[in-house]
Amino acid sequence: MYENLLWEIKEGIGYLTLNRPQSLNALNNAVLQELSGLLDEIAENNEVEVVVVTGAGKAFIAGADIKEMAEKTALEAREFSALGHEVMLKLENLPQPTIAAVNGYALGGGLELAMACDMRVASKKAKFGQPEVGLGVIPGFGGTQRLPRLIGKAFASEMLYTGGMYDAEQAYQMGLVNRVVEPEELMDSVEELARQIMSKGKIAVQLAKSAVVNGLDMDLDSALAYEKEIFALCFATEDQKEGMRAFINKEKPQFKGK
Ligand code: DAK
Repeated sequence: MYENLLWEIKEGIGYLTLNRPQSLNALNNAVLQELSGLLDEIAENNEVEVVVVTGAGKAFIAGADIKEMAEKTALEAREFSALGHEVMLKLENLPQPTIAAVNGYALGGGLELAMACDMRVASKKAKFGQPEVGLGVIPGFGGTQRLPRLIGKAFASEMLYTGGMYDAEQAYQMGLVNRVVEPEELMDSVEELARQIMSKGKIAVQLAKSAVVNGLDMDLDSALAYEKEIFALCFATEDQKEGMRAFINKEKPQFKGK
């Protein structure tokens, strides 16, 4: 159905694989258009509880497609950047938690896409960087904004101004990834994380995500007010009744996602 993406759902986990290995999964216009459509579909799909994003072959995503980008006029670059922003925002705002399984190069737009996920698990083979300044441009899909929010101004500045490449261990030390694992253990580790999340109340998890993602862009007073309303909303769910009942009765809760 998709030319550049693979999409499958197994036991509540949706696996989204960028599938242009011959170009190290570089993001061109066609890939971004497909992603935009698929993300709309995922947002509506109740069967999907956690989304895992990864890349086919040796790369996660080696960035925006430089060959396609090289020919762009300023106005076309603006449109491309707008489409990239739209995709990153759709990914960031998916109701389901998202995990980037970073199997290899996550450069430029690829790192920006990984940062639009909630969590990142890296293979020891993964490499991270925002090399755009070496191409005479700046990151165009949100990297100048998401990177300092995620790892702080000092490390973000270093990555953005030097365009350097960092291995998984360095990325872990900077707070860019949650875990670093052996390459052959990447999917097991990601699935373990996904299953931990899926064992909890689905609505509570999604509301917690909404509080985190939306709250990060607010001042603290507004974010706390938002948290208060979301907290109250949990009490309209059956899962809240079940979770507290089970605790009091020393039982394992049977959440229904209602
Ligand atoms: N775009 C297009 N093709 C790419 C690519 C990319 N980003 N990365 C790799 N490829 C292609 C290679 O050209 C090669 O194709 P053929 O020569 O076989 O036709 C194939 O993938 C395999 O790559 P290599 O042969 O180079 O593989 P190596 O293992 O030797 O090297 C590498 C791997 C990741 C170190 C190297 O491929 C590399 O340096 N790639 C470029 C990485 C990079 O600079 N990425 C950042 C891209 S810039 C904006 C919007 C968005 C952006 C900026 C502005 N506006 C609209 C304002 C975002 C920019 C970026 O993401």
